[in-house]
This record gives sequence, structure tokens and C-alpha cells, in this order.
Amino acid sequence: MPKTHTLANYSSSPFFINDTALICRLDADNTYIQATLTIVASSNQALCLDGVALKLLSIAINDITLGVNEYQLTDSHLSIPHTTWKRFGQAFQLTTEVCIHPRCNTQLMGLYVSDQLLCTQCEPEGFRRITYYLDRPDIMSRFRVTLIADKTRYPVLLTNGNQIDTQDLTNNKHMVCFVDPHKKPSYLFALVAGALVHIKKNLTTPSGKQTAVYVHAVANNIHKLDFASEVILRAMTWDEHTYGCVYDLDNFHLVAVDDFNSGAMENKGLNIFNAEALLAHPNTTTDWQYMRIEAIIAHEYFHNWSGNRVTCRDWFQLSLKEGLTVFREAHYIADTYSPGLRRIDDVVFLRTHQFAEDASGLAHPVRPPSYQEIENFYTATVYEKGAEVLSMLCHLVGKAHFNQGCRHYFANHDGQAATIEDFILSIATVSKQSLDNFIRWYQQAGTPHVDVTVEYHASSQTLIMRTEQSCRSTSSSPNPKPYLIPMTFEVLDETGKSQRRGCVTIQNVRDTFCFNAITSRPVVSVFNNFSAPVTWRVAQLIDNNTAHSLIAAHATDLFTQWDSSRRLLQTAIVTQEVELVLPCFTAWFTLANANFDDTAVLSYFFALPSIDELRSHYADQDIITLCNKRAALMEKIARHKITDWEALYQTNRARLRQKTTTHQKTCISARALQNSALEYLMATGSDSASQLAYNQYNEASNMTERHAAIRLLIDHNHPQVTALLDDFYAQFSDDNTVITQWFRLQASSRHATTKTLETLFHHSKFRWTSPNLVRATLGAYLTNLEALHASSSYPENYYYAATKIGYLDGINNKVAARIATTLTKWQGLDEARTHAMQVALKSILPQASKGLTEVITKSLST
Ligand code: HT7
Ligand code: ZN
Repeated sequence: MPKTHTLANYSSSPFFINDTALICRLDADNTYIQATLTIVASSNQALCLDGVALKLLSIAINDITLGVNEYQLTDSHLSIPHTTWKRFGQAFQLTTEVCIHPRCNTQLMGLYVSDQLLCTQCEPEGFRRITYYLDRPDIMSRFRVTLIADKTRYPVLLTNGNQIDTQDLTNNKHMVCFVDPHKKPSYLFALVAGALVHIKKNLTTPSGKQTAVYVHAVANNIHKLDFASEVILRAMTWDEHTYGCVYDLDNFHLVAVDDFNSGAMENKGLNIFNAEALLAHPNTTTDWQYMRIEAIIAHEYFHNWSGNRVTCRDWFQLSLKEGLTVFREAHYIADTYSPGLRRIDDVVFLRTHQFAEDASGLAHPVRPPSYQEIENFYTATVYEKGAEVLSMLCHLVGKAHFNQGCRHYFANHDGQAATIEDFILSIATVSKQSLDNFIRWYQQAGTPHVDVTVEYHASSQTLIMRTEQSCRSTSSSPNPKPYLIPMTFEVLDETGKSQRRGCVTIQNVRDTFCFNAITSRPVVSVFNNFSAPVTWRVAQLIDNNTAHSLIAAHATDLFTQWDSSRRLLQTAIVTQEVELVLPCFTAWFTLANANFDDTAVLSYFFALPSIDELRSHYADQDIITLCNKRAALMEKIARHKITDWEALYQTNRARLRQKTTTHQKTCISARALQNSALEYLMATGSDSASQLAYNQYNEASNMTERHAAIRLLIDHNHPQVTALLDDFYAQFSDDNTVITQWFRLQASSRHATTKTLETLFHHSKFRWTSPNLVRATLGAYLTNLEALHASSSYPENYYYAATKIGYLDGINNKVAARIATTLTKWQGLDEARTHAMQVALKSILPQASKGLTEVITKSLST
């Protein structure tokens, strides 16, 4: 039975490591790590260090070698009994030397090889694959690290902190030595070695501190570093202005590597990025990817305070750093780009991924009470719901108090490993509000639902809103208690005029709110700007569709306009009543043609609800029928508004032709609208639309236009598809990130089959050891609902995908477990598909790793 870790059993460590000195003799095949740990004991227990896949070469305390009977080794621990260490007193130096094999490390945890580079990933439990250690976040130590390597193969050597020494050695070797002045947990340790090029910029922070900021990549990506270098300076300046967070080292390094289990990692002073999350150039990067890159760079930097200077006491508190950093990242993107765009993006993501997780057997609270494999808890719940919970806190205490509360938290817990209670207490102290029940948001799983009924008394001009909250019981929260829920609202009259706006706090299962001086019959919108991560239904005094149309046209809040139009679009898809939504489109065309200052957001209005979104609302409908209905409504809208779509396409194309620079807000908006129009025009199936897409592909000078055109041509089965894909491949064959896109385009086509995947897996550029390629193929196919759930082949599709997950598990079980979660989302699917998915997952269970087993068994348990 795998060990279950529980929050309730947390106890502080009986040992501390005040100083950590590492000497790393680097080599792709055999790396030798000598670690000298200054240990202080506070009890008389055995010293039990974590260590995985290490070959112990020597062990000594205070330079006295231990005999083989004086310690015990297992495949996950090195234990030194009290009887051994007691003769050295309560403080001693333990020195170990181990050998590790980076080239064989396909888990990409610890030290591994990516292309020709050596690099690390230590969060959450990778450091134990580098040396024996107390590998837990509440052990914070001062690190001094010496790196030694061959000068030709590894000319650049980087680790955390400030460089204090560098020397050439014999045998073409060189060494550098770094000291990190800030105590840190082992998960923030990093090193990178290899032939890197960089661009460097000097930053004088608003407080006058000088820092040299380097962005590194391998030589053929030198032209893709400018954007990251611009963004990091913007983010550093913003964080100091907005949260008073000042950078605290002489240097800051950002490095791009090809093979990486996730997007990026906030290692102290040495952030490591998946190349997809750092490198950018208009010819290879879409506008959407640019925004994602900016968000990730900012996110990792913001961890310097929310995560590094103040870290987590244990991994149950993961959302303390991740939820807070996603919140800060969203705040930054809203300030830098557009608040509306980011808000809609966040809500779409939350509803698609987090609500689905909350509805599945993998549901867990933002602070999980237990885990077997912590890597399975880097989830949408911990990250995105965690950020939404903080947004609510911000609503409840007000922006100014929230910001002061964050500053109070950073100042009071600097250098500490903190808990979620510490954060809430900081906000409560500053705002002088009691937030007692707020902690339930961290303790209970499931998405709460709020029913709102509206009552109006014309004689007294009184509006009464009654709310009733409910939440399904889950295995971790069988009897959920009521939540504290901030509910923003707007009261319109029946002409769309705003009569009242405000925010009330729901506290009980049932609450009643009365409003006076409401002069005419109200239409109410609630959860404006998505003030809480809940679902809701309002029983209006007028017909629902009329209410949604009114709100979509007149709500003050942009998010609410968008959200009401979503509800109309969902209904229109299911009923096929195009007339329901045509007035919305007319209004949006008018905005698109006016000089509206945030036109990119209009493309979000034009986009039809995704299949994921539809299936969460219409669980009783067959998924493929929903796909067909969605396509049919798109065609209807396209035909009804054909001249508007043509005009929108041509106007924006003409606008773009006049521009010389590409990455400007106005160009981004024009491309977004041009591509929305092209999608609708293609839905008519006309030859002229295909020709437009074909020309757009051939004439494109940037990836946003090229990618949109080829994606549509593939989905519409254009006769030249093979030639187009060959052309795309030939143009970018030496660019790994674009070739990953080439794989993804094919696996996410609505025509993709298991045969398509098989061909991709046999392509000469495909590697199972590359998480990006695996996500672009197997991962993309598993989220390609129309292809995956195809009526004629779904049992084979699920079985095929499950078998591949099983195969991947033997290479990289972290990525396998993550990808497997997509095959556990059967909520909203019919019985036959649900059964077939479960059978497929069960088939790989006997051979599954610990992490994959946890995902499969938990998902099957409901
Ligand atoms: N804090 C980082 C988490 C992370 C990670 C977790 C599991 C496996 C691999 C990983 N790489 C990075 C990234 C972040 O959220 O900022
Ligand atoms: Zn993070």
C-alpha cells in the first residue's frame, strides 16, 4: 500500500540544516555530488534523510567516516541512528558523496539532460534525487554551491545566488562558486550547465537597487529572447510598485530548456522555463502564446516573494504560494493588457478544468487533507480555485486592505515557512475583519451552487433577493458547511437602465437581502465580474432568455455581458434557434467597427461555447450531437451575417497591411477579429472562404495568422492539407517549439484518429522523453473531444490512449499521471462511454506507478 501523507499528522522536523555546501562534478553520464550539511538536532531520534536513485560513495560525520553498520540505506532513505550521531553532539557536519546519472533520468526530476544541457527540477521532491537531504519545504538552509565541469561542453555554469568565484582547472575543466545569501528550502535549488547564449539588461529597481538580468537559451534561439527580456523588467518594476516586493540578488537568470515537465520553475535567482514558455518571435509565436509567455515569466518572478522569501510549511499549503502567485499574475496581466480579457480567460479555464475536476473523483479542497503523490496536486483546484478564493477575500476586505495585508504577510513571515492561516490572519489583522469561516474555502471540495430568487413589491419599491447555497458532498467533505460568498449584483430596469449595483455577503444556507427605492420591475444580474467560484441560477421575474438578452446588452460589467451572451449561445446551440443570438452579433459588429478600445476581447464574445462548456450544462445530451449542433449553429450565424463577417475580415486585414510592427495592441486586436471572421466564413463551407484561408496561410508574415489559417484548413479537410502540413514542417523543421505545434495541429484536428496518432508517434522527430511532444500528441488527442468520443470508435480510442499512458508511465510517470486525468472526466458522458473509459483505465492499473495508481483509483472511487 502506498503511504498516505496527512495534514493532520504534520510535525516539525527534529533536525535543521543551517548550512548546505555542495560540490557538483557535472557530467551527463556520471555526476558526483559531495554534500556537507551543518545539522542541528533538537531531539534524540534517528536522522532520516530522503534520497532516491542515488549511489552512496562515502559518508562521514565531522570528517570521520561511518562504518556500514552505523547507518541504514533503503531505496528512499538514508537513516543514521541516534546511537551513531550522538557522539558528535547536537550539532555536527554530515558529508556524503553520491553518484547520479543525469542522462538516464527520463522522469525529469532532479538533475537531467535536455538536449545538450544539464538542468534540474527540484519542486516538489526532486532534490532527493541529487543528494541525501531533509527534502521538505520547512527545512530552510543557506547554500554554497561549487560547480565543476568540462569547459567545452559546459561553458556556462549557473546556480542560485551570487557568483563569488570562478577558476580554470586542469583537464579542460572549470569551476564556479555561488553563495545564496537567502535561506531557502531544497525545492528552490537549481543548476544549469551548457552552451548557452544570453542577452543581458541592467535594471535599476524603483528603490535604486541594481540587478543584471540575463535571459539564456541555446544559440539557435538567440533571436527569440528579446520579448522575455522586456517582460521580466516590466514584471520586476510592477511588483515593486504594486506590492513593494524588491528583487534581492545581484543577478537574475532566466533559462529556456526543451524538456520540462511543466511550464516553468521559480528557483531562487535562476528561473528555468520550458522553451515554449519563454522564447518568442512573431514568426513562430502566436499572440495568444505571447500573452501566456508574459504571464508565466511574471508568475515565476512574483514567486520571489510569494513562495521563495515566504515559503510553505508543508506541501498541503501549496496554494499559499500558487494561488497567491496566480492571483498576482492575473492582477499584472489585467494591468498590462486588459482586465476584461484576462477575467474571461480565467473564468473559461476555471469552468472548463476546475469545475470538471470538482465534479470528478479527483475532487479535493484547495488545501488537500491528504495525498499519496504530491505531484498529483498541482491542479486547477490548488492554482486557479486558490486564486479565485483570494479574489473573494479581496472583494470581502477591499483592494486597499488586501494589498496592505499582503505586504504585512511578506514582512512578518520573511524567511519563514508559512501556512494558509498565517496569510488569512495577515489580511484579517490589517482589515480588522473577522474571517473565521472563510477557511472553509480551503477545507471543502466541490463547486458551490447558488439559487437566487427575485421578488418585487411595486407598492413599496422593494426588491427582495433570496439566496440558497448548496454544495455536493465529496469523499473529502461529506457534509459541507455553508461558505462565505461575496455576491456582486446589478439591478437593471426592463429598458436596461442600471438601478443599483453592489455586493452582498452570503453567509448561511439561506439568506435574504432587501433593497429599497427600486423604482421599476427589476432584472437582476449576479456574480458580476465572477465574484465567487460558484455556479448560479437566477429565477427572474421575466422570461430567462429576455433577461439574458437585456443583461448581455446593458450590464455595466463586461464580464457579465459576456457571460449572459454565453447562456444565450448555449441555449441557441441546443435549440438551434439562431434568432436568439443574432441581436448580440449585430451589437458586437457595431462595436468592432467603432473605435472600441479593447477589440481583442470581442473575439471572446464571437467564440461559441466549447464542447466542454456545453457538456457541463447539458449532461443529458449525446456529446457528438452537441458537437454537430455547435457546428450547425456556427454555420447558421455565418450565413445570416455573411456580409458582416466578410466586412470584418477585410477591414481588419486591410488594417494589418498598413502596420509595420506586429506586436502592438491594435495589431493583436485586428488579428483576433480577422481570425474570428475567418472561422465563421469557413463554417459556410464555401470555396471562397477556403481560398481566403489558403491565401492567409501563404501570405502570413506571423504565426498568429498562419496558425489560424492552417488550423481551419485542416479542420475543414482542404484538399491541400497534406501539402500545407509539409510546407509548414519544411519552413520550421529546425525549430523545436514550432514542430511541437505541427504535431499538435494534427492531433487536435476533428478528423484525428488513433491512426493519426500512430503516424505521429512514428515520426522521426517524435520522442516519448519530450513532455512537450507527448502533450502535443497524446495530450491534445485526449482533449479533442469530437475525435476521442467519436461514436464509431470510442472504446478503441480510450483503450489506445490508456495503453499509451501506460507506456509513458514507464518513461515519465509524472507526465503520465497528469495526462491520465483527462481520461477520468466522464461526468456528463453517457453510460456506455463512462464504462468504456473506466475499463480502459483499469486495464493499465496493474502495471501503473504510484502516482498513476493514485489518479486511477481515486477517479474510479466515485
Ligand atoms: N512551482 C512550479 C511547480 C513545478 C512543478 C511541479 C511538479 C512537477 C514539475 C514542476 N515544475 C514546476 C511552477 C509554478 O507553478 O510556478
Ligand atoms: Zn507558481
